[in-house]
Amino acid sequence: MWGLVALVSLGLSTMLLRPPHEPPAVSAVRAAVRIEPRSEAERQQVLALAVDLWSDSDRGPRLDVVLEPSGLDALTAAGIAYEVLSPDIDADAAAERARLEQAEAARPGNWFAEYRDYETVDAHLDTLVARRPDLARVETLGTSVMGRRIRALRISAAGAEAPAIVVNGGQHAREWISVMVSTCVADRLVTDYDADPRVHAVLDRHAVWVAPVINPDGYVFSWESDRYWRKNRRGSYGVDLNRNWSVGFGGRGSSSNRRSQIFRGPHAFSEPETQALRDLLMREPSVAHIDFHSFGQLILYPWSHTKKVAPDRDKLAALGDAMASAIYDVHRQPYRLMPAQDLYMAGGTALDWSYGERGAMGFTIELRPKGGSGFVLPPDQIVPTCDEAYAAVLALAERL
Ligand code: 0X9
Ligand code: ZN
Repeated sequence: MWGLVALVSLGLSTMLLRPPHEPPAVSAVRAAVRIEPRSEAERQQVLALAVDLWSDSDRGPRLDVVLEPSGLDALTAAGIAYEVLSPDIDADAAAERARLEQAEAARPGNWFAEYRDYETVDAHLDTLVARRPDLARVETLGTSVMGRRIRALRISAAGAEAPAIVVNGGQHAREWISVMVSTCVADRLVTDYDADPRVHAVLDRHAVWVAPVINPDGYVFSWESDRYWRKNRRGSYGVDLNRNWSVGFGGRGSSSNRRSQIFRGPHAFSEPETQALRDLLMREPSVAHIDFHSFGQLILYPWSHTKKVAPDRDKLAALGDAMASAIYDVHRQPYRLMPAQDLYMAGGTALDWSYGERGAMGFTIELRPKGGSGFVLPPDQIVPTCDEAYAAVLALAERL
């Protein structure tokens, strides 16, 4: 799912090399395909043809890649079999855009029946405070590169010293479901406190902080210009916020090339967006952190930047297992649990920082889907995905 450091630095990616403010060339239809390479040579061939990588790893048995027609032709010529996930990812984005414009006109009743833009999500935090001012308050954590505010909701019936569980979405711009799900988890905690004894118990003991849009500029850009944008909006190139944290900064699975999808920035915490979330995690007595992403249906725990086993591996795995079971119980959807390093190495992630610097039980949860439509997930999946995330947050909170 992350970008192709090697490809981009070799200049093989036409999509990633075009100036990001320009729309994709109309002639180039981009398809997402799934390939199971039969050899290392075949894997390299596929990666060399790809203009983006959507699968969680370039090492695993399956590669989900984005290809232009010439790439598809080359695959066919080389006798490499592929399964089409989407014949035209830009058509998917266009259909989504058309639907959103209609939905806006229709003003549907259920807030979570459709994806919401940055301003609407941000305003929803105020709605939740208005609903339960005794339980919820909103705070500005910082300001993005382009001056947008990054806000979080604190939900708790406990005092100021209550151990904090921090939940965020939207480090990666195109992962819209992570924004909706974070907001939805906050909404349910606020709404269910009185009626649900589990929620009551959790909020009597903990403070749950929810920051749904850590990368507001990227999110807005993904809505307005390039649906598949991942990074923040530093310069014309952007920084991958999930490579900008200080633990393992500069390590494997991150890039010093600005054009790369995993460009880490000039130094750790060079970006105001990562600073904002870091400062919250630092200031609060943070005991757990869930960083929501998409896609792949995975629960990942430290470490991400090293092959070493985390000292709290057993505890992390037990908590992760409880979350996976709770998720499975809701809609029978499997979410695979593993140390992040087993997926692929990534230096400078939020996951490793929360655990390494704060000793918090840190998780990255890759939400729906497992593959298929990738980042463009139908809106009728928002509520069921939220059911899963909510179950995971409660299962975690009850075991801390
Ligand atoms: O690469 C990332 O930042 C995360 N995946 S995503 O596709 N949403 O971009 C996962 C980071 C977790 N760490 C490792 N896999 N090592
Ligand atoms: Zn992500």
